[in-house]
Amino acid sequence: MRAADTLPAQFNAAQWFVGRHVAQGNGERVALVSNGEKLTYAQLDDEVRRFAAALEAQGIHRGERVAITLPDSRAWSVAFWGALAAGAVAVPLNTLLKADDYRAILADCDARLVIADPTIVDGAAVAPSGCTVWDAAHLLEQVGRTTPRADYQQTHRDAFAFFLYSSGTTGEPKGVVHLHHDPWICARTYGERVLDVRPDDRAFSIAKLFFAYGLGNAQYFPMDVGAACILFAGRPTPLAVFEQVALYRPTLFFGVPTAYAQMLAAMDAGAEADFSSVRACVSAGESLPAPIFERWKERTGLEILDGIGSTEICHIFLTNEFGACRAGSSGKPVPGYRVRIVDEEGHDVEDEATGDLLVEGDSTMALYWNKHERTKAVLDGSWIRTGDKYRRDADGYYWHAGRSDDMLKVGGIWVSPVEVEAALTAHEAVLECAVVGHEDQDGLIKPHAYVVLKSPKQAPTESELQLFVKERLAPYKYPRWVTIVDGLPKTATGKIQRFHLRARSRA
Ligand code: 3UK
Repeated sequence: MRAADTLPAQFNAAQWFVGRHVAQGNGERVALVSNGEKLTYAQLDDEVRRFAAALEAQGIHRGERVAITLPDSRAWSVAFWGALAAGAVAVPLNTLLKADDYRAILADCDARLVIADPTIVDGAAVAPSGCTVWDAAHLLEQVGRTTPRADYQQTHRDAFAFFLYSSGTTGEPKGVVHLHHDPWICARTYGERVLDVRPDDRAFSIAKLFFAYGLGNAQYFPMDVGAACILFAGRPTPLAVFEQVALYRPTLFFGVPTAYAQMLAAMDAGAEADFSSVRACVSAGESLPAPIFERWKERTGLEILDGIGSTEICHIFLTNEFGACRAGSSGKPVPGYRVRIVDEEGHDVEDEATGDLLVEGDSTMALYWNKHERTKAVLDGSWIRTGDKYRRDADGYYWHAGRSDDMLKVGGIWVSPVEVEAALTAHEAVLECAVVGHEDQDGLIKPHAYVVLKSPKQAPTESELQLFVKERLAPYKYPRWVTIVDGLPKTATGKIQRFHLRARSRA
């Protein structure tokens, strides 16, 4: 029997994570702390049921997609859980994308409603025809004037709940479809068995709610036990983060390696930071280099629990544990997940040998939306191919050994080299180029572009090419280094040999 089968067939995740606390007499507990404002579970439950009613009044039916392009805020949380409460499907979107990216995603998921912050994107300019556009003010206005639904829509535990868009190898968006039971499984596994989240916890995540990582960190893990979520709408610069931590005293703190490195640099430069309220620091998104782990421990006295998760598996499935961290490793399987490392024939490899990482657990996506062949390529019964190379040591710790595709994790976010190359090649002076990962001074991967010019006489500067990419793609994708070369290493058939460039980047 699957773990999810212990749930009743009728199960609505919004009822579990929001409404249940009111039903159990805990409605006065604080659910959200955001921008100096507090919202209790009773208030959130009321707003969620009002928003669900407003969706129905707007003609949004069960299963239809409601896209959310808002900063982390009360409106974000109301829109997300309200969509689920109505039996609709929430589609949180990355707030750093360009208009063309939004257009592609909204068309792919066939959104009926998009709630867009006009400072992030002009909703009307990117919504497909027949899709209504609201901003956060309109959402809150609707919530204020709509009579709440009496209850949460009766959904099946295996019904579609939310899509999270991830990036494919050529940069095309892939909608990862999650079910109502998936966040409940993550709460039963990583939330309960690893973090041991408690009602008096306060969770703060640098990774925003539109990432699978942030969504668990600062919504459904704390909300599983009636704890508080600290939501910050702004850009999480080190100083802004230190200020939020000082103001709201989180007990659970979630970051990505790049953010820990930046905070350490700010501390080295004399910035005041007080992490004494925090009982657990977590890192995910890419490997946490051991020196960052050590320096953070020296500075704050806290260990950082590095764990690997994926959008497809919903949250973390391999992790270090309190008091047993092995810096540089991804730790051991989270209770509730099984992992295998296999060779090319699919046979389990010995300890210390590198192979492909497969994972089995009950929070794995149902499918990639509109991508049947991609779905079949990664799902194998109850197992999923992660695309990661791993090795297990004799003590059972797992060590990340790279990707089986060319995808880069930059600041914990996917970057497709192919997409950056296409953007650079659109520059009139560029003949061809190749983008590979290169380690910065903290041991973290950033994009490095090798560019062949059409003519040496017409040589753009490095910053001109960087700006050119930033204008066309989400800004975190730009190449941090640009090297002009005479030619690219290629195979006899003309395929670029990226491993040569990667080796060159390391030298
Ligand atoms: C890489 C890591 C080494 C790895 C995520 C926590 O990152 C998350 O999801 P994504 O879909 O990316 C998944 C891929 O990222 N990765 C993530 N964490 C680590 N590599 N060490 C790590 N600690 O390639 C993986 O396949 O963006 C992280 C929770 C939920 C998530 N979605």
